Amino acid sequence: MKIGLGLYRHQLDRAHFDFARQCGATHLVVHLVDYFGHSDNPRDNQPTGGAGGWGRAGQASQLWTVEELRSLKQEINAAGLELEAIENFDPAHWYDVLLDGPRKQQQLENLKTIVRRLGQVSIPVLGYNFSIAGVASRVTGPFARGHAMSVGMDGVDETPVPLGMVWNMVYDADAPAGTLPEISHEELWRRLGGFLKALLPVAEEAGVKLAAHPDDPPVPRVRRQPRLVYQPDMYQRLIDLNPSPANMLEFCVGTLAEMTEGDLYEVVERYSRQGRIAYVHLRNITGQAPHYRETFIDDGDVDMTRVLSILARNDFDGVVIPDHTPQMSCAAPWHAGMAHALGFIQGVLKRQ
Ligand SMILES: [Mn+2]
Repeated sequence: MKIGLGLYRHQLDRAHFDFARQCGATHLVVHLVDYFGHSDNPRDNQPTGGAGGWGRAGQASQLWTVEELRSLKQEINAAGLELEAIENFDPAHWYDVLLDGPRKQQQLENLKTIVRRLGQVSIPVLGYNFSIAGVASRVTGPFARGHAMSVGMDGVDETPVPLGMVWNMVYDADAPAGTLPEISHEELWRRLGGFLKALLPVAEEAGVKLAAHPDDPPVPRVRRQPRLVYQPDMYQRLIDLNPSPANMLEFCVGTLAEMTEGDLYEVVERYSRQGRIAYVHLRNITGQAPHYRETFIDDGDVDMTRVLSILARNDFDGVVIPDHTPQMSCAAPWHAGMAHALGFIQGVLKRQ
């Protein structure tokens, strides 16, 4: 098992790469979408939203190029790290895949191009979150140990998603007034099936794994839109939907722990035994959806030592990263939170 760190777009520089190494990470998972650039989200921690969501998506026609992927990888390698995964598509690149809109076929072709480019540069994993509403319903407060600012959930946000927005980002600022139509769970599964059918053969050929994040927060509907994976068994449905070996999981322990069904340790056992975990998000919580709080990694309902030992016993040899952490009270809340989580993970893994 390898230790990694997730970096947001504005953190893709040598100082953050060195920070990752200093914390004991050997791998990086990077976000190429800027969730902070056009919104009022503070850049010192995870994005939290507001009426404009996480701000503007990128340009539909500007796909990530081989050159930018290659130079990013070279900079990361030069700092002594490996680039394990790109996390999340830009909503601008696949909004009509999620919404079954008129540009769907063109966007599926563009996604294939992106996957091929990752393969060309030997980036092994592409994490995605097949979700219309995306992360929503979060509340923020001094919920974690020592009054650390953290996020949680107190009930479901029922505000409909405005036209021109998907996955909490605006892809069309000039969209007419109105809201997205409500669709059924089966319709969303049908859309996922089409996406996997189109992309997985390309991913296999390119040597790239597509890794699905479960719905965070995991509840049946958010903002009146259905969720796909909001109970542990639904991950099995996703795996069984397509037998391709590139059909993998971005296994988010915090989100799985928020779910109301199943025993978390049995869930970790089941999916790691199948060899379907591409990489792991580690985060602790207290409570369950729709009422939970994110906590420090050593301080919630989840026995993280037990989770890591199950992964090790089932020969999981991918990357584990801290998901997000409470903000620590200092000049660098994000860095301190990540250093604390990485130190904890490193300590546990050294004793496996
Ligand atoms: Mn996660």
